[in-house]
Amino acid sequence: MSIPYGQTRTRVAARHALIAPDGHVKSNVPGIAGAATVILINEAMGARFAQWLLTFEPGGSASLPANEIETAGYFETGGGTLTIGGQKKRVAAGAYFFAPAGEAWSIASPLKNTRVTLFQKKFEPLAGVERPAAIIGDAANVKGEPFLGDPDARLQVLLPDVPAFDLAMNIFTYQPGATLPFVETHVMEHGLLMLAGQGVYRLEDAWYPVAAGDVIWMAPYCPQWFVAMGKTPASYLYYKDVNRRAF
Ligand code: UGY
Ligand code: MN
Repeated sequence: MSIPYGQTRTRVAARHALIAPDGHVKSNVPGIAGAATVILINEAMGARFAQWLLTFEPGGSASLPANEIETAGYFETGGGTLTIGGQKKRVAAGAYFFAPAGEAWSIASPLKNTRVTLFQKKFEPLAGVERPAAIIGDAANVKGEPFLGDPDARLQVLLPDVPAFDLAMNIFTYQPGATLPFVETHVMEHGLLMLAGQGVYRLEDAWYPVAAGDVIWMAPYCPQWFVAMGKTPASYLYYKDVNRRAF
């Protein structure tokens, strides 16, 4: 059903954004074929990273070159054959990966309606620390740990939390009624995809109802808070820049 009178929940502000799925518009991106590609967040918005949503048709493919950009990805639905440098693996929904800067990577032979979210940033090497290696994993094998002691708000940390990595990709799952314990205000930037359920997100001084499929950008120092609502758990996938100097 189309929403009458030009309404949408989408809001794009200077320091945060909520992108509801009704506003998605596809881009043609070199290297991507047979897939709807939506660039949800990037530098044009004011962010220092990019967040994409790829929805593949059978026979579609993504092939990204080796350059200074690193990519963390998550298969929300479907599956496909993932190749990163010398590693090749058939993966299914729930799979995640990290393709380091300097390595070409691809997705081939996707199932119909395979949805993959990508987070990309320019890699910042750390002097004296070896560059991070490619990773292919399954979120089902990553334990959700209570967040700041709350067993009803659990965090799955998908990538190693070590100095070599300058980005994090996590899944946060809340039982109905659970919240972020306080209004976070931090230097790290976030890109976020609601995977399931619903709730209310506070971004700066506005409160937004959000549900599965919504995407959020939080600029550095954007005050943020979440409460899960409804009768089923809410979960979201998110990106964060980590482990580098203040200046
Ligand atoms: O890792 C985080 O900063 C996380 N707690 N933020 C969030 O969920 N908005
Ligand atoms: Mn945060």
